[in-house]
Amino acid sequence: MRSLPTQEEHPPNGTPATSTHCGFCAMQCAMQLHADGTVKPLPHPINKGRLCVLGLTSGELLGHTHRLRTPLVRKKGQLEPASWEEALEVAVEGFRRIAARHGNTANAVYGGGSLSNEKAYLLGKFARLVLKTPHVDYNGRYCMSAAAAAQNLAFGLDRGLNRPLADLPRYDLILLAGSNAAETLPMLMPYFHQAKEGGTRFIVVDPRHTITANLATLHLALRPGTDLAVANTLLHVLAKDHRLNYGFIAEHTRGLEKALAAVEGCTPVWAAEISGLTPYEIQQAAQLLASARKALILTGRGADQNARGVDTTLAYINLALALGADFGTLTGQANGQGAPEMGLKADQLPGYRSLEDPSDRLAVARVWGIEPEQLPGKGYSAFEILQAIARGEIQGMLVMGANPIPSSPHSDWVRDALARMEHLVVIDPFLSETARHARVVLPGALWVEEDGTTTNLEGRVVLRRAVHRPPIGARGDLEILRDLAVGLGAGQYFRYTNPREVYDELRLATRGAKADYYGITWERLEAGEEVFWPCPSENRPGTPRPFAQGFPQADGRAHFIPTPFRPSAEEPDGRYPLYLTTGRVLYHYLTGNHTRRLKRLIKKYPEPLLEVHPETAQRLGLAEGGLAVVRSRRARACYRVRYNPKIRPDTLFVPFHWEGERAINRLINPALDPSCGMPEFKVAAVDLAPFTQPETVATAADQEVSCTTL
Ligand SMILES: Nc1nc2c(c(=O)[nH]1)N[C@H]1C(S)=C(S)[C@@H](COP(=O)(O)OP(=O)(O)OC[C@H]3O[C@@H](n4cnc5c(=O)[nH]c(N)nc54)[C@H](O)[C@@H]3O)O[C@H]1N2
Ligand SMILES: Nc1nc2c(c(=O)[nH]1)N[C@H]1C(S)=C(S)[C@@H](COP(=O)(O)OP(=O)(O)OC[C@H]3O[C@@H](n4cnc5c(=O)[nH]c(N)nc54)[C@H](O)[C@@H]3O)O[C@H]1N2
Ligand code: SF4
Ligand SMILES: [Mo]
Repeated sequence: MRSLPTQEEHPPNGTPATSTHCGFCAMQCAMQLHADGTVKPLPHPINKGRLCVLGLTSGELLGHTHRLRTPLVRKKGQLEPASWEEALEVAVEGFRRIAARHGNTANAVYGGGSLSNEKAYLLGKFARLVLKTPHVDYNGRYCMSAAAAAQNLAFGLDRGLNRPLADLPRYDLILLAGSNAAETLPMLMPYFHQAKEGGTRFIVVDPRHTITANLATLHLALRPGTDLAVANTLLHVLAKDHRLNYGFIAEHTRGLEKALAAVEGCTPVWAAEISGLTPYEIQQAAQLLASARKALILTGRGADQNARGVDTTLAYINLALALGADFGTLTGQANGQGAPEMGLKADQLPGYRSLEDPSDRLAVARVWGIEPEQLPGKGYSAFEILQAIARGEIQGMLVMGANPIPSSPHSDWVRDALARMEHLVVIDPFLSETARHARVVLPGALWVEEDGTTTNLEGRVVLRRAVHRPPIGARGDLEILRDLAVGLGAGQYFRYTNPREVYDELRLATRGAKADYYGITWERLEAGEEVFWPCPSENRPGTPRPFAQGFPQADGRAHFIPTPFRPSAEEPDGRYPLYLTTGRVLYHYLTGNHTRRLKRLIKKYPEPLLEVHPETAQRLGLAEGGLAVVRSRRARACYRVRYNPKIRPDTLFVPFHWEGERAINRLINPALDPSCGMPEFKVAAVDLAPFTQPETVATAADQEVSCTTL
């Protein structure tokens, strides 16, 4: 099917317009972007002529006055403007010096899921081939790592929502656990609304009754971090009542007995105690699930961003498998699906190839023109890299497409570690908090300043066309990586003149692998063809539903994995009596380095708001619109209060889109899921009090918190 006009068009107002895709979330809506920043939606199969407020506003980023237009190099403690030659030389010299003194493993690379497939691929190649370090990971460790690990274990493949969006209205029940899609994947909502109009019932699991929860027949407002108890209990109840799909289980799965044994004691009364739901609500959910003809269970970050994220996702997968239902997880970042597939993850080579499989290593080494022995092994995951920096073991790091200070848990500690490290190099179009602590800042490109491909939440590959070149003084990311590689004596591996050449190489590197892009040629993408990976041949249509013919496990079956309950790393107590959970709002994106610069968005949502139930607020003497101090074991921070009668009275919600002292991650617990490295972003124990001192208060970590900037 051909869906996108791709030629440059010249509309009446005279500014050239390009058909491209949005730079923000994983929907990857199609848009027409004019060189002057005007945005118009396109009638593409993904978004059918609609865009959300982020997409519509994104054009303002082109030519923004805050844009970095010169490299910066730290001199006598200050970041000073420098020439490209000098900045590249300082960047190169630092990595070289560290490798010479402490070995290659003292350098690291930290990437991001906003990067195109080409940028992600080259960044992974840069780490392994130029810096020769195993330590390359990306911000998706904080995002998709738990769901990815769970899907790999259960299904043998991680492909987020393993089906096209157009399938959603076909289900008669959708359980949505920890996704506030109305604010985070807004263009998904028309599919849900269509489903609802056709009679689909929804169960929404979220400590808050969000706009998304308006869909719900049943809203389960559980305590943060307790999905594992609830999902385990639903499985137990349905098994006890003999409401499982025994035909599907026998034909397509393995291991039900062990999974059932692990949920043996999980009665509704037990789960109610843990989750704060009533036993009746849990029974109601079980009833709805049991009566569905075909159900779909979908998870978002609310369910999996905790130190039991893999088990929690597996518990939802077990439930789906036991019912013969489908399961999917909602990817978040623009290229949250593609970036790890391109080898930006500590344990993966391009194509989802394994760093520990000799034939996978050989396949990539051949494409790169090296011996497999030259490829490093598995490295540290994102937060482990930060821990290694704090220990002094890693002293040089290249960051591209991430802002790890405000996005990481216990972020004061992370900031101190990064500020102390010897050699931090950041490539970013805007000065982020992380860049402010760097030794070298290189002004990189926005999403529409280089052609590139991304893979959206469905596993569909799209071509994001460049609208124009980076502004004078900034450079394309691919060009910067090439220049660094040349400086480090590895230019022969980076002889690309345009993104298409990188794409053609990554097609080869993924050929025959799980995430096979070989058949998805640039021409097919240019022609607007709808292609989903894996696609091994140019003559094949791609794979919209990878599990339609069975599961890609050796035995062709999906595996139940036992998920015994474990509590959160930190539970409320007398000193810290409330839950803190974190997430997103419609008007801002991740650490806000783009959206906090857009006037129209700032006008709508100027500062982080602390959502608190009015009863809790009044009990503590907090007025709506007044200032409050939230304190955890790690830090305290000050926010303006927003009454939300639809949040649990024992839970606070703060968005994480701000940097500096307003970064909520200063309070977040750095407990990690032991099997994937996902931090406990959704559960911390805190206390809450009115802000009384007008100027500043000392934090637990002796940081200054000032509310005067609010
Ligand atoms: N506007 C906007 N859109 C975005 C982004 C953005 O920053 N801004 N980010 C993109 C990215 S990278 C991602 S990963 C996605 C994330 O998209 P979502 O997963 O929808 O995002 P969150 O707001 O983090 O979390 C969703 C919900 O989980 C709830 N929640 C909190 N704790 C729990 C819990 O323990 N259990 C359950 N079941 N729910 C809980 C929160 O109240 C919240 O409503 O959004 C993408 N889209
Ligand atoms: N408390 C809490 N913390 C969270 C979460 C949460 O729900 N709660 N969610 C987590 C999740 S799901 C995610 S995905 C992470 C995100 O965490 P981060 O990735 O660390 O944060 P971003 O804001 O995405 O940072 C991206 C940076 O890359 C730059 N950038 C964007 N595109 C490009 C590009 O093409 N080239 C270059 N050179 N630079 C680019 C942007 O300007 C920005 O500075 O945060 C995680 N942290
Ligand atoms: S839904 Fe996502 S991809 Fe679509 S316009 Fe909004 S932010 Fe962009
Ligand atoms: Mo994410």
